[in-house]
Amino acid sequence: MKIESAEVVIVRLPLRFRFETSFGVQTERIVPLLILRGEGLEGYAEGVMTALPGYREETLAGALDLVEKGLLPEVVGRDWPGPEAMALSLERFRGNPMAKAMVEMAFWDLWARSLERPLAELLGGVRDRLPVGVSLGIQPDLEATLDAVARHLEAGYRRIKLKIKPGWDVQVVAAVRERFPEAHLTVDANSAYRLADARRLARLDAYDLDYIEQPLAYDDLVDHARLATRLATPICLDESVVSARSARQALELGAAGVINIKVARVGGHGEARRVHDVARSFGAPVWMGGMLESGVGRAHNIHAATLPGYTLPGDTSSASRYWERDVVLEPLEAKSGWMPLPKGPGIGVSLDYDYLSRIRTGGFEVRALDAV
Ligand code: OSB
Ligand code: MG
Repeated sequence: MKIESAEVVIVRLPLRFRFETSFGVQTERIVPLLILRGEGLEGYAEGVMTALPGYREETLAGALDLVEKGLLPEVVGRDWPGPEAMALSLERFRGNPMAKAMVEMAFWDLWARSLERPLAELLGGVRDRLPVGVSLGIQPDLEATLDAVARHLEAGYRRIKLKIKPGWDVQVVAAVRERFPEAHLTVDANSAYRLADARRLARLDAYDLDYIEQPLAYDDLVDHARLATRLATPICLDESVVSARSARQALELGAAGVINIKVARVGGHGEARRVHDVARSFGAPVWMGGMLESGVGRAHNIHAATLPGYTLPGDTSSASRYWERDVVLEPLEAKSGWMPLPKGPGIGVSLDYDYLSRIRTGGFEVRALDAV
């Protein structure tokens, strides 16, 4: 399939909640949407990088510069036998998995639409709905935390993930566990601790957490392996897994027992599927993470999470939690803790171009001629 042209539309989407983590506060997302065009069809993806590198190293400006000057000129104007071949051509550029994921994911959507098949089917998905949990940011106080947990459990979410940081950890988890003895609870530290905090983290063993997500440095595996020997609670890695290779090494080292897969963090659907396959070969469960995606990234994530190894509830909660109005026309809403797979070819959602034109803050196009 030939990619005839590409357009990036950057939009600003205000979040309906203040999202606080150990690395900062988010109140909006600047979402770069990529549209690939060919054969009269369009394929969509979104970038999940942020203006400043608080989660991993990629930044919005750096990634979009690479997308415009490196990645799109490599793929636009060429006829591709499929998404894997296209992804291989991007491998000569080092790193930058989030930038590469934008291009790779949009092409998977375009490819699936050209075959008139849902993306999940092409990836090898085996289900049409997913169990979902919710990721709750750090709240102003304990009362607000208990309220938020209660509301989301009532809405049917199957697992509650609490963001923690030093000074906001054991006492919060203890209070939530006391109030909700049966709930599936997890915590996510987003790299806020050091190995020297092992004793404090081990106190969390008393609260029957499903796992502790990314306690140590974003680029570390070795200290996570050391920490794992001192905890009863499994470690789940998020930031530290950027490829199938780092997933294999994490599992071999014993740095993780569970993996949070984010399609955009690992460079796209091909690599996400390889991470999934590696984890399965180790008998390690995986679940689909989130980066506060708009409907475009959210639909991609839902399709990817239909693979058999995604046995734990993911972070792909209802779009209406995040946005007053989404950038796609189809609602992506969980019911009783189940998120249905959007129907139709590709990722099964379409852009709300009227709304995009109102919230657009920038963008650019790359055409076949520019690309030569
Ligand atoms: O660590 O999983 C994370 C959001 C942005 C960056 C990192 C993370 C998160 C979340 C929210 O936890 C997941 C979501 O609701 O999309
Ligand atoms: Mg995380």
